Amino acid sequence: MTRRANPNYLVLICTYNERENLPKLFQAIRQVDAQADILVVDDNSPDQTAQWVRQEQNNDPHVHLIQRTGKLGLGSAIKTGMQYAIDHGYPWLINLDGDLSHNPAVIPELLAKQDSYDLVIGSRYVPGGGLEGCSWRRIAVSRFANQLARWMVGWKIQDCSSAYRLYRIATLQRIQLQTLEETGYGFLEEILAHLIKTGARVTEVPIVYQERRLGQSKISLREARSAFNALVKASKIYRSR
Ligand SMILES: Nc1nc2c(ncn2[C@@H]2O[C@H](COP(=O)(O)OP(=O)(O)OP(=O)(O)O)[C@@H](O)[C@H]2O)c(=O)[nH]1
Ligand SMILES: [Mg+2]
Repeated sequence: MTRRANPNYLVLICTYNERENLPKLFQAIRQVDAQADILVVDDNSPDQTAQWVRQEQNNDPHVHLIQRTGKLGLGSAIKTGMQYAIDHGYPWLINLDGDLSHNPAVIPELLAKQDSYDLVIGSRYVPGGGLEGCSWRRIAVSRFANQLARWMVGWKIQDCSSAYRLYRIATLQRIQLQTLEETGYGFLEEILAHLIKTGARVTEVPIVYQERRLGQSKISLREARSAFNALVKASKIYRSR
């Protein structure tokens, strides 16, 4: 693997049918850091996302791909990316969605918190943050889910379900990743509960979330239910401190 002598972080993008979005996303990442290592964890997307990544690898040695056999869930894909970051000795991991909802221009603001924090969340609900292009229904559901998380779990964090995060790998290594059970979106709350329990220092920086313009949403009712169950579990983990 060709890498910088001391790469500070790995950028993780989990994808299922994001072929149309990845070229623009890669361009935006490259504007922030021309040499950042990027890992795509793709679940054998029918739209050939992985094939596009392979082509990109021909021009860019900093692009890496894990292609899994089928759609195994966002949480399990993030977990796969985390294990890769641990195995390859990266000190930090940045996760962002593959549909251009998370603007890579915020990466330097996440990195600016490295000295004092173990987890930095790109947050829609702190001053300066927001959502653009989202339906009122989507905003209401997201706000309700996050309010619920604060009530149930007692967290002071405003945006518990944002996937746009910078993780300190040494802190991730304090929790046993393989014991985390959620394979879907609920993984985000589950891992947050474990990190907070182990004393991770968490902060939020504002992001303006852009509703996807291309491709289809993968969130289903089943996923939403699993995220709720994850919250119930998170509240148990948090309260058992
Ligand atoms: N590898 C992998 N990636 C996934 C899976 N489910 C979702 N993703 C990716 O995870 C990211 C977030 O998923 P989205 O479908 O955008 O979820 P969302 O942001 O809650 O919903 P929309 O933006 O409305 O579509 C995107 O990059 C998806 O392609 C999965 O099962 N496996
Ligand atoms: Mg999305």
